[in-house]
Amino acid sequence: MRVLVLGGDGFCGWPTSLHLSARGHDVIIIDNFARRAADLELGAESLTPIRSLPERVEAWRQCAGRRIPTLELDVARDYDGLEAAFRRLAPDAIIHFAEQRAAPYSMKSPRHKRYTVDNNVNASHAVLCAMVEACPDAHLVHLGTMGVYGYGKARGLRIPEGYVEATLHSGQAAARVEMLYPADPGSIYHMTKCLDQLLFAYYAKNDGLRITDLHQGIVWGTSTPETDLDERLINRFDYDGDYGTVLNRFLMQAAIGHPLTVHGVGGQTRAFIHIRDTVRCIELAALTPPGRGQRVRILNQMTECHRVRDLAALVSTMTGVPVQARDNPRREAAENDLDVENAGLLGLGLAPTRLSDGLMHEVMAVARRYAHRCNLERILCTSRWTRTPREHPAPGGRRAAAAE
Ligand code: USQ
Repeated sequence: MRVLVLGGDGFCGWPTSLHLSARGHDVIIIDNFARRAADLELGAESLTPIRSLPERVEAWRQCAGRRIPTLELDVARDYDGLEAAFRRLAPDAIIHFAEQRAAPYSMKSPRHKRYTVDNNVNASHAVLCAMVEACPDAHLVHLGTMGVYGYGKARGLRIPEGYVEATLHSGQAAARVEMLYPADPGSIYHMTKCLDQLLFAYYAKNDGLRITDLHQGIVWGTSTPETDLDERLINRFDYDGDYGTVLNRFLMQAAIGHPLTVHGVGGQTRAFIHIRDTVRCIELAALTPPGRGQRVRILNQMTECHRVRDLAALVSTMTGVPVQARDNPRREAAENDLDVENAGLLGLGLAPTRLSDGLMHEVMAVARRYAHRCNLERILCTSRWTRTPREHPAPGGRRAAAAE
């Protein structure tokens, strides 16, 4: 396949580009380096010393003998450039990571909220619009999120892969419909992924675009077999309160002896996937496009569910580093259960990597190696979901520990 990776310099985009290239696909990276700009803005660089994109692709050429051309372009703002690139490069598949992906970052201020909506919605819409004009047969693979489903409702129901059957009642009449699972985002960032879903549904229906939306869980780990080949290929490791995701944060905190930062009572249950599985899932999805005119294919890209306090206890037992409950800066249910259908990707051949496979030690070893690069002041989450968190009960009918 000829594959364009939009956002190919980021945490998921870079290892995905290498994996696809290693598997023999012709990969081209498009990126505007917004993620590197956020590092500077936040004063917290990747814990691992990532190289510039030109250095990265040159290292890959030396290690693997394969070229990855790159193009600097702002997908959300340079529509003409994007359409011209699609026309010139004639991709079979477009992998779309070109969105602001951190929930805490999206909640920092009005500027961050508006940037996240403007960037993410415009980027997705520009991709769809340009595909209609320039490459209507290409397959769009979008990185969505498990967070579109929310964590409060429908207790006891296994979260399906995107769609539910429902009976709508209006007056005396009732109708059976198939619809997207009702969206219930927990942050401005997650809300943009809900908006993306409607854009995708419309363009699949109206223009027959072939689209797969991968509803991914929380990614943990940092390296893949390809990023391990040479230090210049190293992937990002985000540990800060904005971009660091929970398990990687706990592993990094343990590596430097920082108490593990559980938000509230840690009853939040979330879906997880290792970065090695992320890159495999993307190839599996890209190779199996839906037909033109079919509905958007939605796959839940996750391998296991865990409760935050159980993960903290696991890391604490492994390392002896204590857990320290913190006021929860988010507005989220203090406790939730989660059961997720993921038959789609398993059926395509995904063999899940589990927490028990020993890779947590590998993540901690990476964190220890680069611990000297950590900015200790950027570990705690400083974004708050509401101006007066103590005055609001948490959603889901339970009060967050912070409010008790
Ligand atoms: N949490 C803690 N302590 C911490 C950090 C987080 O208890 O130090 C808690 C949060 O309050 C939350 C849970 O851990 O309840 C997950 O937080 P997270 O930052 O690991 O994940 P999230 O904000 O949901 O976002 C991440 C990625 C996002 C992706 C999403 C998948 O940044 O791009 O879409 O995971 S999912 O969560 O399944 O929607």
